[in-house]
Amino acid sequence: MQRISQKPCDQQIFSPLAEELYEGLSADKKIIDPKFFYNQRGSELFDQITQTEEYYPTRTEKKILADNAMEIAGYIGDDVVLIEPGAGNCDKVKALLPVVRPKAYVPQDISAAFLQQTTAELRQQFHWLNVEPVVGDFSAGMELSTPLPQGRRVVFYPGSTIGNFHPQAAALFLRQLHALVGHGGGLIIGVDLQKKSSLLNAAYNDQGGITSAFNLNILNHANELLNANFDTKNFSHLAFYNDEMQRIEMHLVSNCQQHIDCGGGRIYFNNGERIHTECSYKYTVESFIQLAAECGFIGVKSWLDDDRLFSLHYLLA
Ligand code: AVJ
Repeated sequence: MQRISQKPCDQQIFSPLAEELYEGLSADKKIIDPKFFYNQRGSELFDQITQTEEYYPTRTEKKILADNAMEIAGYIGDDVVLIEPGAGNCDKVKALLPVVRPKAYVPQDISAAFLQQTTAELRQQFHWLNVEPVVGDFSAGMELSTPLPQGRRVVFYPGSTIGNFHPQAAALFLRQLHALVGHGGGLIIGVDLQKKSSLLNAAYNDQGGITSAFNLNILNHANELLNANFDTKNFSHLAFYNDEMQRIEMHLVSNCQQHIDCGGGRIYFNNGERIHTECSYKYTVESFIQLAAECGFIGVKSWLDDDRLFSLHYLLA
């Protein structure tokens, strides 16, 4: 039996995203970028994760925002252009909008349909608000096709999404944000904190199996994009805190020796072989401020919940 993964034949037409996905699956150490979690079903499952008992980050960050909204608004200042990369459902910014009253709110997302809907909802809920949505892949760089409204710029980046980046990539992204807001601009960012590994392990292994379903669903997305035949029953969810690397790792483990056909190519799995699907880095307040400082930001103020599970930072560019 041939054990080398074959490239799909040349006439197979792949989108750049599908190309990237196939590349990762053909690698020696199989990997899928976490952005592939978020098809329709994946976004729904992530939403369900945030409502599980074990997954503390979302509710904790929301409480930090609600408890400190006035003070945060004071730091953000008046007449700002508030920019949110990867805004999604724009849920968290709603705590800030009434108190910040920005000159313009610029939600950015890769999903045009999603953005259109949330923009309409925001305009309904906040009649006075100038919403200027931008469609694009923020990880591809911060160059925007449409010019932003004039004014001092503040980026809002909640959810500890920064944790998905390896530290070097996180630094690159922070530098891009620094360039985007310019000297005197600001950044409000949510960062998940290092803590007892039992709490971290529980948060990524909820009893209800939602995180497992979320992890496995990346294979359904791969089936859509690559016309592949992954069977989620033949893989298992694996998530654990890697103490040395200070990150949660998520993997999918092959339950048997198997091969997957995708668009002319074939990918071979040994029993127990893994696909690495996510890293979620955890910081201390100090280690994050240090990283941001290397990217030109000055840490002005950090807010934490009483249990010190999660942090929100105001940084000045
Ligand atoms: C959206 C990247 C912040 O890392 O906690 C949740 C994604 N993965 N459960 C995280 C996620 C598994 C989440 N982020």
